Amino acid sequence: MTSPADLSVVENEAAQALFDDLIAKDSRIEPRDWMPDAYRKTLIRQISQHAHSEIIGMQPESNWITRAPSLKRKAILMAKVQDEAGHGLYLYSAAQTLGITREEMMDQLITGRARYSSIFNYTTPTWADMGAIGWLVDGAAICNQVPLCRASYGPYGRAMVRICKEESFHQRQGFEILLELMQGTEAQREMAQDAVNRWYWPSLMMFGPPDDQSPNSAQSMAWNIKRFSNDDLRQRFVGMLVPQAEVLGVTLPDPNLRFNDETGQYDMSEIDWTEFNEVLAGRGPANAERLRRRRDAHEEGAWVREAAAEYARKQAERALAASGAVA
Ligand code: BYC
Repeated sequence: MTSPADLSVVENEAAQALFDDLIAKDSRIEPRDWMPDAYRKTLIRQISQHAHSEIIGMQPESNWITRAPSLKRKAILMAKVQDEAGHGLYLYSAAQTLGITREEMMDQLITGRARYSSIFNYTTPTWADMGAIGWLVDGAAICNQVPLCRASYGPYGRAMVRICKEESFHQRQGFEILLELMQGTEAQREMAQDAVNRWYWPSLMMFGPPDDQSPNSAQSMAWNIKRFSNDDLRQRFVGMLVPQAEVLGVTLPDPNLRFNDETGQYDMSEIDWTEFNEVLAGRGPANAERLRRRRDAHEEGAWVREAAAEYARKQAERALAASGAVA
């Protein structure tokens, strides 16, 4: 990994020109390549936030594993939560290729210095929330993440390919939970609608602030990290939801939602950005609980990390001894 500080001015200019050329050609930047510090920092910020979101995102759903309504639902939910741990792993690994350690990232998370997606600071009081998370939260994640498969940084883009495949399954399982509830009793239909009412607006906030208040978008798009703006992806998501809501028989909780033939976009009510900012400031319904549980899990897992490190050390020692014996 070569950092700009290691090179002379002339070498830096040549390296910058090569980097600019790769971006202009829409090619990939790989860990071995020179990259500007700001590009590296932006990627570390976005990828680590994304990894944290996956790991914190395990909590709202794991809350229902012991209470899933059937063995089949329990097995599916366990597999989904496990997938999310896997996504966290791919993403932490991708971020590590940029020169930050796993320990540093974890420290930033548990000390409350790192961001993770606002959506995971909402509570899951009913089983229908598992359906709403799959349909709306994973649905939003797919809309946001499919373009990230083409992100200019190789390890990030490649990690996203696998993540998106798994997210599609997650989204369909959520849809199917809601469909089953909507075909059930009156109480089940009400529970499904209530969950959709609670998760709809927070899922729209997942795409980030409006374009004119998104400080990182322009540069991230110029670097081919982001391919679409926050508002464009939000529009695309709503367009995807409308026909699916009809199939489900649920109502999207926005009386002003309608397609505008003139603009070719959905008109919708104003998003409550005060709520979004409150959640980002750590004052959402479950921020404190999410961080507390993450901290506890980290402390309780210390012995596992120690054991794994010791095992790896012994394996390396044995491999070294064996290679010495052969030579
Ligand atoms: N929540 O300039 P902007 C999942 C921050 S996991 C919190 O537009 P950017 C799943 C933003 O970080 C889903 N913070 O930023 C897992 C920035 O703050 P800093 C997670 C937010 O980066 C388990 C500031 O606001 N997905 O799907 O250009 C179970 C200004 O924003 C949020 C990803 O992480 C938010 N919603 O665009 C189920 C995808 N929005 O860093 C499902 C990767 C904005 O300057 N990330 N902020 O202090 C991205 O695509 C982009 O980072 C974002 C934001 C679109 C989120």
